[in-house]
Amino acid sequence: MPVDATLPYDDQNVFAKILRGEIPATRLYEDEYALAFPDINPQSPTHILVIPKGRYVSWDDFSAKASDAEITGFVRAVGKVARDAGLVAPGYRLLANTGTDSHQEVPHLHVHIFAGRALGPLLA
Ligand code: DGP
Repeated sequence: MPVDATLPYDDQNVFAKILRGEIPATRLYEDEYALAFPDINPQSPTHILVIPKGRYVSWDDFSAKASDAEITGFVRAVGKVARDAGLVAPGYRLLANTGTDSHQEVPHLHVHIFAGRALGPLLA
């Protein structure tokens, strides 16, 4: 079910539970600002989600309210996850669905990293 990105943060969302260790996930990378784990329903051979540790519903919420340190730390973490997975030369795609029309399903900001095949034109 797509979520409204303007709603207040819900501490019971599935990614909050993963952050707290209440739901299992393979922790591919973790630092002070971010956690990366494989998507449970991969849409490409490599499909990784990177989430900030803070309580942000969406890209909109994060970009408006996160501190400079959180934004820098998160952006650097996304780049590092892709780099460490060897994705730079073959290439990868980033996606952050925000709100109902984008079909955002989990109300905690997550950046998808898609890779491992030629992905084709955007929105194809
Ligand atoms: P989006 O539509 O952008 O909100 O993508 C949500 C993604 O989250 C979707 O590709 C499936 C993934 N997902 C949902 N629940 C879980 C979970 O419990 N574990 C993991 N690893 N991924 C999940």
